[in-house]
Amino acid sequence: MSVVARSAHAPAGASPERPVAETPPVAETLASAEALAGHLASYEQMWLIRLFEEEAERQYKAARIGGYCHLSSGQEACTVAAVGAMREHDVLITGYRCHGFALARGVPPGEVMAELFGRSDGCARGRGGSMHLLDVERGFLGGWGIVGGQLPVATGAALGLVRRGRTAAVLCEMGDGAVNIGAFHESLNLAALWQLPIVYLIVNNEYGMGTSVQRASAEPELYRRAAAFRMHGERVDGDDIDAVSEAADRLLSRARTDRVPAVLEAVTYRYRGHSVADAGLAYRSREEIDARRREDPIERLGRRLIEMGAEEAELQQARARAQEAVVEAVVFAEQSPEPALDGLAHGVYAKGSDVQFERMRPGSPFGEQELVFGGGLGR
Ligand SMILES: Cc1ncc(C[n+]2csc(CCOP(=O)(O)OP(=O)(O)O)c2C)c(N)n1
Repeated sequence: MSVVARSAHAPAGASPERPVAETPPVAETLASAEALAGHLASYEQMWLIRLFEEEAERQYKAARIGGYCHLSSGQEACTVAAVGAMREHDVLITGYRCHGFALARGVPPGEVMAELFGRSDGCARGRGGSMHLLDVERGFLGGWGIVGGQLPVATGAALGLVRRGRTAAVLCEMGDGAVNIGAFHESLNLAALWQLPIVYLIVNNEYGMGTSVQRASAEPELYRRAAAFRMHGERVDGDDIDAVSEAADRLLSRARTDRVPAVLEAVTYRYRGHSVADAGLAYRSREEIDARRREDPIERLGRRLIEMGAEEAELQQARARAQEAVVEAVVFAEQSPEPALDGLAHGVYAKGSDVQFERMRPGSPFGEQELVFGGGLGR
C-alpha cells in the first residue's frame, strides 16, 4: 500500500518555470489540481504520523516497546512540509523526536514500528529504537538522542556533499533546547565560514522537557541566533503547511545551488508530554494545551482542502488509508524476528567482533576484566 505517497510539498526535480504574464485557464486548472493532490498527500502523511504515534504509545504502554518514546503530536505540519521540500539526494538528520521525520522521508511504517519493537527488520536493524531511527539509503542519517549531537554530524555531512561535488543539501532538525548547546554555535560558525549547503531547522515546540523557551533562552526568537554568524534566519508558523513548505523549499534550493546556509525556525506545539512517561502537566496548564489543540494543524489543513474543492469523503479515505498502514505496520513489527544474539556487536564497533562481544558479557559490560587482567582490549 502506498500510504507514504510523496507530498506535492515535495517539489520533484527542478523548479518548474512559472509564467509571469497571464496564466491560461487550462494551466491554472492543472496547477490547482496538482496543488489539491499535493495537499491531500500531505494530509494523509500527517494522519499517518499522528495515528502511528498514537499506536506507538499504546504499544509502549503494553511493554512491547522498550527504552524511551517521544511523540510529536501537534508538530506534523512542519515535519511533512520541511521534509517535503527535500530532494532525493538531500540528507536529513534530526533529534530524537524523529518518528514523523522518518515516515515523511518515506521509511516504510512497518520498518519504523519494527525498530521501535527492537526487531531485526527495523530500519536500524533493531539496534536504535525510537530515538535512533536510521535509513541511510533514503538519506536519513538518523535521529540522535544527545541534544544537539546531530549538529556537528550534519555540518560534516554538508561538507562531505561539497567535497564530493554534489548538488544537494542537508536538512538538520533540532528542538528549541538544542540552540543553547555549544555544538549549535560551533556548527553554525563553520557552516557560515565554509558556506556549507545546510538548513538548520529549529522545531520550536515551546518546551525543552519541562522548560519553556522563555525560561531557557535569553533570545527567545531563536532564528535571530543566525545573525551572530552572519547567516540568514527566519521564522514561520510551523503549523501552516504552506508557510513551512515555501520557506524550506526556498532555503534548501539556495543551499543546494548557491551554498548558502540558513536557519529556519518553525513555531509549533507538542500536545503530549516530553515522552510517553511524562503527563506534561507539571509545567503548563490543561487550558493551554486545549487551546493549542483547537488550532490543530491536521484539521487546519482539512479545512483548507475543503476550501480548495476536496470532498469530505476524500479526507476520510486519506485518514482510513493512514490507519490501515499503521495496522499493517504493527503486524509487520510483530512478525519480525528478534535480532540474533551472535550479531549483537555487528555495526557497533569498526573492527573484529569476538573480543568486543566479550566486552558485553554480563559482569563485564565495559571490558573491565579484560583491561585489569591483561585481556586483549587494552592492547
Ligand atoms: C546533551 C544532553 N543534555 C540533556 C539531555 C536530556 N534531554 C533529553 S531531551 C531534552 C530536552 C530537549 O528539548 P528540545 O531540544 O526542545 O527538543 P524537543 O523535546 O522539544 O523535541 C533534554 C534536556 C540530552 N539528551 N542530551
